[in-house]
Amino acid sequence: MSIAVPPPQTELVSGLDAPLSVLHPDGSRQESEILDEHLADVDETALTDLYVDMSIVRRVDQEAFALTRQGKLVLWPPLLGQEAAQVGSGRALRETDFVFGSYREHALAVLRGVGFAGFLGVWEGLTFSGWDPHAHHLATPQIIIGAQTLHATGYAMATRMDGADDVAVAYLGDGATSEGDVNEAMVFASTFRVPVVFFCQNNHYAISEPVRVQSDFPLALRPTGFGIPALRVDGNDVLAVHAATRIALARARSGGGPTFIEAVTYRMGPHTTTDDPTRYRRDEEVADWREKDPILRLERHLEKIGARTDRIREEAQVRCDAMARELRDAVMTAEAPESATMFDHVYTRQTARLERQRAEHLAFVDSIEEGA
Ligand SMILES: Cc1ncc(C[n+]2csc(CCOP(=O)(O)OP(=O)(O)O)c2C)c(N)n1
Ligand SMILES: [Mg+2]
Repeated sequence: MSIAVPPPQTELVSGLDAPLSVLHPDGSRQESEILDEHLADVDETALTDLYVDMSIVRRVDQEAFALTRQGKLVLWPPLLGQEAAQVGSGRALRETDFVFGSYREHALAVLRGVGFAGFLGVWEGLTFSGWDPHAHHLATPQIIIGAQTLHATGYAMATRMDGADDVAVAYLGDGATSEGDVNEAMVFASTFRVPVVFFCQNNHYAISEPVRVQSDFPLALRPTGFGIPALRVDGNDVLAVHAATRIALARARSGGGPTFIEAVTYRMGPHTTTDDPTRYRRDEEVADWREKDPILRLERHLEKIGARTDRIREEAQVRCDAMARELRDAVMTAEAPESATMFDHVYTRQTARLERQRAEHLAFVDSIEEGA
């Protein structure tokens, strides 16, 4: 007996043949039937703001990377190359939309005003969470691949029950789309028309595993099996990402349910500061993607429309330098908390077992200090 296999729901996806794009790598603007109307208000000032945001985010990444090499941070997962994907989407959200990221969405922490002490404290090993998620509408970093998609979906369901029209946005990687959690989240999101956006940054690798061996098909086809529409966009084109996110948000807010965005981008750095990507990818591949650098692309576009790029670059530089000083001060002056505080926030109320563990821990710390 043969089983009829339904054809992929290609009509649910835009950008299958080529990712949707409005900015060519040389900076020229090309028409997009789908995206253009969502960019009508993006003028030179808005473009400049996006450029400055992306520059700041890149500098944060560089500073954090350097601080890891200096032994101040324990680990850092760089976002180099993914600035347009994160800034373009992050700047489309309203403040009360809730973001559930993985461990690489540093741009969202910057855009949402999380202070450097808290944000880098996590990677310094000084704090477990780093900031108040409710104050910034941003969940703390999720290391369990894909788990944040469940949290986002559940949160968005609750938001709708509360009668609000805020949207939850889950950021996930290409590798995460293979996780059970992500697929379960999509079942719920689709079945209950949940106001959630799945923003997938296909940066071409899950650690050393290239996306081409993760899936024979574009990742944007995966959500369509659940009936979730998908937009496949050029993730190094900040405007394309911005427009696609606006489309997804509007659909969610108006009761249209979830959207999956596949932002096709590239992780130019290593997976984390403990990874050596030369072991699994060719230099020529990285060089090809460097030509598609998202910040360079926007700079070329600004030049093409006659903006004063020398002034814009200067402004960005001043802002980046000030921010870098603030960041370094925060890290250099950060103090380690009392280690026993790790027992304080496991549960709302302390348990007898935790109390015992705390006492054991304190006795152990004392024994080390006496021995020193
Ligand atoms: C459930 C789970 N399985 C495995 C890991 C180990 N792990 C850490 S990062 C990673 C790759 C994730 O790749 P992707 O989703 O593409 O995100 P990226 O790191 O490229 O941003 C894996 C497998 C984990 N953290 N959690
Ligand atoms: Mg990846």
